[in-house]
Amino acid sequence: MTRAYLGLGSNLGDRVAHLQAAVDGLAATPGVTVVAVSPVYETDPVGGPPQPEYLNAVVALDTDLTPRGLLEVAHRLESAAGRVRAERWGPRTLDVDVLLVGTEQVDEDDLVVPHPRMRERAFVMVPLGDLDPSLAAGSAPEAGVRRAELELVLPEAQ
Ligand code: GSY
Repeated sequence: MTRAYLGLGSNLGDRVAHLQAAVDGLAATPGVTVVAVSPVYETDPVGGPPQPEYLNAVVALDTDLTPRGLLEVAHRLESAAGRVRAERWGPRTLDVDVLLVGTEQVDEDDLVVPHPRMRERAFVMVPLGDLDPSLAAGSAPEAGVRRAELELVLPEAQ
């Protein structure tokens, strides 16, 4: 079993429902046990065209899936949320990023782990630091990231 961290983001539609559906979908995935879900943050969009604010969170899980297996799960969850890949960096119903998978390192065209831009993204590092402060030591300033008054539910029966 490996401890992995996935980043969740949504800025279209019912944002909290999309994030919760991702958590539920992960909990229902064979080979995945959701260990913890960070607080939810409302965050200023980074990059791309003018677009609505995001909700972001990070999920910790124990898994025997490979990084590529986790990427496939991420894509399945994004499709289930009705995500349409229209514009790079554009608004989306659900984004699921593979951030860390134990100490594994992957450098392929469509998958780089650890996530290559995570350390410069406060919308990732703040919730990641809530789950494990040692993973976020010395990372980006927290500008543009505000704690939201809502919580995601960690499903009990996995
Ligand atoms: O990379 C994830 C999608 N994304 C986000 C995001 O999740 N949050 C914020 N605040 N900005 C973003 N820009 C992109 S692209």
